[in-house]
Amino acid sequence: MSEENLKRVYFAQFSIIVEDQFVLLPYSAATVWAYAQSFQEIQSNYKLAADILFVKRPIDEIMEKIENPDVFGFSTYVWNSNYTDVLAKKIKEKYPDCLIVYGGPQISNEDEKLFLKKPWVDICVHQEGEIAFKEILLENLKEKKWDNIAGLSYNDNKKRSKTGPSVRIKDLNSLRSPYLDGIFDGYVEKNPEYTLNAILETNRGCPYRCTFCDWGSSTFSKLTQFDLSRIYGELEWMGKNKIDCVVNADSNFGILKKKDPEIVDKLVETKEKYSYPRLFTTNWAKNNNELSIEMAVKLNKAGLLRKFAIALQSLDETVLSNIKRRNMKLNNFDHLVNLAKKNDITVMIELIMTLPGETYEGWIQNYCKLLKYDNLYIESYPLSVLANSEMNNLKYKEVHGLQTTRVKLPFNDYVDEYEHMVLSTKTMSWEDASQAWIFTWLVRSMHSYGFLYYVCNFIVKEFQIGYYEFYKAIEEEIQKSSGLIKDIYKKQKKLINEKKFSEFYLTNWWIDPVGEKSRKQFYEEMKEIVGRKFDHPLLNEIFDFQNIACYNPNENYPIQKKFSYNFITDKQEPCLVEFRHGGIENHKSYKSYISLNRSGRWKTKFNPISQNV
Ligand code: B12
Ligand code: SF4
Repeated sequence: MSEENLKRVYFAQFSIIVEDQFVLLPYSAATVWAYAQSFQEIQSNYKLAADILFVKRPIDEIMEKIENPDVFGFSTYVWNSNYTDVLAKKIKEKYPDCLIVYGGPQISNEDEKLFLKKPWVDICVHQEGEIAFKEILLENLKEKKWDNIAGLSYNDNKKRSKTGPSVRIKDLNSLRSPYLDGIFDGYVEKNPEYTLNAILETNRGCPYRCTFCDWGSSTFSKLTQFDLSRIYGELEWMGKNKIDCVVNADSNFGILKKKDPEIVDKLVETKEKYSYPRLFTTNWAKNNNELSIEMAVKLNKAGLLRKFAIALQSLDETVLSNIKRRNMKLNNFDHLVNLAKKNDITVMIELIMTLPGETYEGWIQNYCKLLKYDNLYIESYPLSVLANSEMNNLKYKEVHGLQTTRVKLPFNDYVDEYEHMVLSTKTMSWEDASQAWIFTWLVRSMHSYGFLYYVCNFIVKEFQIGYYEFYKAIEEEIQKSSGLIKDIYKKQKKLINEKKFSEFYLTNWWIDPVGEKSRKQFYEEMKEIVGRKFDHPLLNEIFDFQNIACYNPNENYPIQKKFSYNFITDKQEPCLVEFRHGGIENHKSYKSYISLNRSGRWKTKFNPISQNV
């Protein structure tokens, strides 16, 4: 068939754009096409008509770029679902003969009204898409009888017809790599306004079955693997193409004790060779052990690791049993965090709020217990009910009294996106949950983002109190105060009460006033607030120390400053300290740098350059 007679295939996988700058290449759509186009019959009948669409733009602008599509594949996720629907509907209206195929985790396995709600969709592919999509393209050349292709739901006059269950791809090495097949060649050059990141897949599946996750469902329990040769080749491509961050899609990196450390060695080697990738992020094996730390140490030394993430989700045994999860023993946890500290690694703990069984008091007490580790910060996520998770089951919701609401996600470019957030449970009312959120936000902002970190540690030690007592007292005093801090607190309270979660927790709008524009006022007011509960002769000085030691964009580093007390060694002796910080690296703004670098990069390096000055 001549080039112009080939059927025109388009794909769209709209990504999250982080801080207006960092975007992931559309890997999932690309792997589906890479496999399909490796078949001669497909090459002779179809062509990819344009680059895969991955950055949301006004819908009309996107429509103008699309010419006579014959097949359009969409990757759907919670962050692009509504935008995808608007675009796909328009395409179907303009090109009624175009076959619209949806794939990705946002497709419900259960919803019988799927095609009644989305009549513009012709076929939905459940789970892995490579083989199914190839077969759809081949069948599309024939009678369009979809029943013989496993793992589909198709639109039968708006009724949902399901074909047999999806079959897991046993040999992942039969698939093609979109990087090595050149699908992304030129993307970096064509998108100079963005810093491009890339997904690395080294295996698929997860042996666990946490009830909030749609990944570890029974069909995805067995781990299948890609060969090292493919992975090495992809890492070379990423290095050569100046990929900023490699995002590993594994569920449990480190679970393969021989292979995974070899991937780490290759990452380090690639960075040494090309200076890229600059960073590597991953989900680490649930029962992290010393091997994971060894791998993290290597990554850290090469500057590839921003943080070592441990997903605990909850510290409460009842909660863990309700979500079918078991964490490592506490003494093992303690050992790991200390081992990380010895190796200068920051640990990020992931928790989820309003899990079934969690209580207000339990949450904030456990949260504050973690603050004793000075190389650790905590990230708390709202509990979101995903379409294909066990938590979406009606019985499960009833047993645990889960009440949900639709909340807007932060990715609202052109079309609003929503998730179903759990507001309350049998053990945590919405009143308790919103209070817990406010407290969590306050501690995160002041401690994990560093704005009160040194002051808090000093007071806790001097007054021999716990972190919980300190932050509870600060919250109480803020409520009684007036000024900038009270205004920020009030605005945050309003946002959470209105359930505007992303403005409340994700946009970090408050960093500009607190850290940059009104920093002086912030520290003056905070000194008053702290002083009212914890009066101390060194209060002025610890606040001066705090203001410089938490990177201040209004100052030029290095800075030298004399103190009458040595805050570094905790000794009653005068001390001259030098503070150093390298600035905000390749970030566009201070807010972006701080938001993405909670892992202590706000900490300036400092030493006492002389004592007894
Ligand atoms: C990398 C990743 C991210 C990246 C962003 C990814 C991106 N592209 O923009 C980051 C780290 C930013 C991220 C964030 C989040 N993520 Co995430 N993330 C992943 C992860 C680990 C890997 C995705 C991936 O590339 N996988 C590999 C590819 C090959 O798999 P795939 O995308 O499923 O594609 C296959 C099939 O779905 C299908 N397919 C896909 N597209 C198409 C298209 C067609 C036409 C066809 C036929 C088939 C098809 O075929 C593909 C190949 O077999 C997955 C878990 C996982 N391993 O899948 C979660 C996952 C996608 N994330 C998830 C969630 C919930 C989130 C968050 C919302 C979590 C949160 N509450 O904060 C946030 C987003 C918002 C935020 N607050 O930042 C859920 C998505 C659920 C959903 N219904 O959308 C997943 C599935 C994990 C889970 N818990 O269940 N995430
Ligand atoms: S949360 Fe992680 S460990 Fe649990 S099922 Fe999902 S991917 Fe597996």
